[in-house]
Amino acid sequence: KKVILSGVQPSGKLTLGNYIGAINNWVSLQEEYDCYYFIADLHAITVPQEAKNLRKNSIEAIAQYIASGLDPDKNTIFMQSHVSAHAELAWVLNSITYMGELNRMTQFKDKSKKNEANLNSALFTYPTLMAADILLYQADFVPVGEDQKQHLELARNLAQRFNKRYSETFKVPKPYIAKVGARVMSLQEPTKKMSKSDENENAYIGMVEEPDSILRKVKRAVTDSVGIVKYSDEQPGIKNLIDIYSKLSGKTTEEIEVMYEGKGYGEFKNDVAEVIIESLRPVREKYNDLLNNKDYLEKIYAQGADKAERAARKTLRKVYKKVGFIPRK
Ligand code: AQP
Repeated sequence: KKVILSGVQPSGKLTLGNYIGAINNWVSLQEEYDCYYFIADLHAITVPQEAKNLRKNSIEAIAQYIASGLDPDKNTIFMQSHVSAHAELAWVLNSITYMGELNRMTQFKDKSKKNEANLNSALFTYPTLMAADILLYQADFVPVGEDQKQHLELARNLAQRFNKRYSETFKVPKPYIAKVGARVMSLQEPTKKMSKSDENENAYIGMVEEPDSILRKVKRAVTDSVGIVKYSDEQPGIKNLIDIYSKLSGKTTEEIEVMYEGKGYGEFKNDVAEVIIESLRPVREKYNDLLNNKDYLEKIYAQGADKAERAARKTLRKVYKKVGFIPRK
């Protein structure tokens, strides 16, 4: 089976964006591929996190993976920090990554603007850690959003560079383009993506948010004064709501336009909220059950880490040998 790898940072509560753009697609891959899905806690600390929140978000994220339909027997589900090879390979890859390459990363440029007070070097080398995540498992495909394409390109370059400098070691990963999956935009600034670390809670919808809160946020979503439910770049707020409706219901954007011809935004928004609430309901219910069963969750991520560790060690051992580290007997 071909290998797929992906993860989400526990830097907040997982959002509808993470669900539509990532996790919901992963579920459809679990039969056909050998999938590794992790909680990217090492990545999360590239921006300041409260330890207590990081712990809570990490456990909740595991529960949300499973509640979304990822089967722990079919997928390897684990915490990134439990497999130390991620940090170890990242260090080696740092030694073949140029400062100039990292300087060109647009996510670094964006995030460093937002975190000027804490411009740490981990934020800068985030892409090499991501390359390590991928290359450790010899992943064939990485499902990535638009925003992560540049990082994947770096991972490919590093794999090729290492293979050339030493000898064939890493598989060169390819992006996996999902059939469905679009960028979900902020409900408050619909030209920006929906982000779990947005300081405005009204900008995002959590994957396991309560129905009344979902309804309230959708009703408050920023729209425009045009007054027509139309899928147009000039109406980014409405366009985003149509996209969400479409991704969750399977209806095309044209069908949705026709359904709301001559109808107001109020009615449209109520229906969008309803579609979101009903799509997430089974996830939230399963999630609530899982959170009451911490022992089970612990077992899942312990077993996941064991399995991931075996695969990761194999690659790391080769790498250490090739760069000239003396094997520990
Ligand atoms: N708004 C979105 N629409 C579609 N896909 C999204 N993803 C994230 N936001 C959206 C996809 O989810 C996966 C995991 O992302 P991540 O949590 O590792 O990091 P991120 O992309 O930086 O997500 P956030 O929510 O914006 O986190 P913060 O606020 O901490 O930076 C990726 O596949 C991503 O494409």
